[in-house]
Amino acid sequence: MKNSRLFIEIILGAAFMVGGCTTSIKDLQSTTSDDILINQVGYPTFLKKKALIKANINAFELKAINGETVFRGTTTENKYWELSGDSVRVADFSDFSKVGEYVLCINDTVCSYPFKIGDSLYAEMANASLKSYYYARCGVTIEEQFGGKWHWQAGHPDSVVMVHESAADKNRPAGTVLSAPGGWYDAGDYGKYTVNSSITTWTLLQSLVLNNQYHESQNLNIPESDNNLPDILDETLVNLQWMMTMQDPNDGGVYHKLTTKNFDGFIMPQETNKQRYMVQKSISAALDYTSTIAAASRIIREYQLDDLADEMKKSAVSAWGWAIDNPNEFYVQPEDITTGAYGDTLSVDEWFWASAELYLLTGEDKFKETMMVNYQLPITPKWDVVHALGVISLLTSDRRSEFEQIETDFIAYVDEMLRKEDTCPYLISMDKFAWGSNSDVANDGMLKLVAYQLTRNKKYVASAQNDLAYLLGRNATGYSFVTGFGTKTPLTPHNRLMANDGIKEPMPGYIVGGPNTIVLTDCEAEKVVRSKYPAASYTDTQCSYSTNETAINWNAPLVFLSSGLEQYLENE
Ligand SMILES: [Ca+2]
Ligand SMILES: [Ca+2]
Repeated sequence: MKNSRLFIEIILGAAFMVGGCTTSIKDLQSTTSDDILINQVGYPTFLKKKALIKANINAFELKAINGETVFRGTTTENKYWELSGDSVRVADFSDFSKVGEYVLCINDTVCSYPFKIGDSLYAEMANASLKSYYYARCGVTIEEQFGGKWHWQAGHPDSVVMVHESAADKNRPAGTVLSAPGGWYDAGDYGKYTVNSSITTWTLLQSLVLNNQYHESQNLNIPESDNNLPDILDETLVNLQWMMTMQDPNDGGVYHKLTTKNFDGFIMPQETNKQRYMVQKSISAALDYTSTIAAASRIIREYQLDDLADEMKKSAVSAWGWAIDNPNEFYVQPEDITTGAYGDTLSVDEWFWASAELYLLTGEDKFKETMMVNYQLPITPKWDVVHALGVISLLTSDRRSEFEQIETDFIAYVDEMLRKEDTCPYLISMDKFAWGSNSDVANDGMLKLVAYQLTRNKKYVASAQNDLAYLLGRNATGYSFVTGFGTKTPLTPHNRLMANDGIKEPMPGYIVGGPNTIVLTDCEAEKVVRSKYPAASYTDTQCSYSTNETAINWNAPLVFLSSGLEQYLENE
């Protein structure tokens, strides 16, 4: 059965390639709501409003919720996308701007999920995506007062963490007990990883800086909401304080991760008492730590946190010193450890990012020299490819004028993304689907909003809005990939808290990893068959760690993108 299905798919796939664009389009009789792809949260009144339709139909209507037709339009021609294996038409209703709730219909019976046209449509999601970090706090009882129906007892106090053999040295032999409480759980598991924490924490700090007006007015209902700091800074400090416990004060080195030897089962935090370990000091951890702590030191000074900023400055310089002495200490997963590796053997980008942040922090020429030696053209960042983070820090700092060529390179990269979007049937810039593809789309959107901040050219905002529309349902799966936002949203992400907290709905505001075909076997036991087309290969099944997990580094660019768009919309 499985083989014959595969055979049919191969034949159909070949037909698409040979027969051109029209063979993959559905006839009207078999279409459903899932074939009308919309931004399920909604469209701001004065930005472009487009839906995608997977059917051979020339006309569409917009109907108010009471059934009244308010707008009629025609669709574009079919466009085939080799990454999704299907063809779509664009239904453009940008000319209609009346605030309200609507459906888009292609005949009397087939209509989309409901969506809104209005302003401030993304504020609730911007807040929820940031609130996800409160739920991710490690070693903290999540109170009903703050968590609502999602609340639980603290686990993982991390007051008795053992130095693993891989991290042992003369000052701290194997078995030495350290305390490293707090921070955030990383993803669907309960580990804490320095590398992934770094890009996440930096992205939230950068959102505080660039989307400042939005964040200054935000109230997340977290325990620190009544103090005088923006809640995004309070939340980020939770992880920064933990990160600083990952540094060995004896030599400045930074442990790569704090985890059990093997993943905890699918249980709540208080149900486990497995021993946790500090595992190996690594060059990636040292350089990412340097970058993030240096950026934090610079940024928190604006909030009169001078003592902590001083401490962070010393700490970042000391981690840099360790990196200089240990440039080849790449992370190697020890044989008795099976939690996430976050291994990375290309560190030119980490050297660039760390030296850029230290240059901005100290103004010392030696850091600028190291930075320029390690410079390469920026690309969309991810946890192991971080040079664009340094570029953004430089270009949004008061030293921007020293880096005209870097700015030219950065804008050229973003302009290239806009060109890709122009030719993509699904109106995004991405042309390959990696693990965590949704975060790549969100990070593309973040770069576009940075380009807008640098140039004030609104074409970048429109493009970033297209990225968010993709994430919220205008994609080949028809899912809004953010929990709780939209109609068809993930209900069973690969996340231990969501799976076991006794509440059916997942906590809102989490983006799942998204479609890709890198691991097609993660739900083999459940007999889930996924599309062989990467843009369509997603399943809302708990077992699908490769498409349906949540992670702090994936949510951070969603925070940036939704907060940045909301700030822009409030000011238009
Ligand atoms: Ca606060
Ligand atoms: Ca790297």
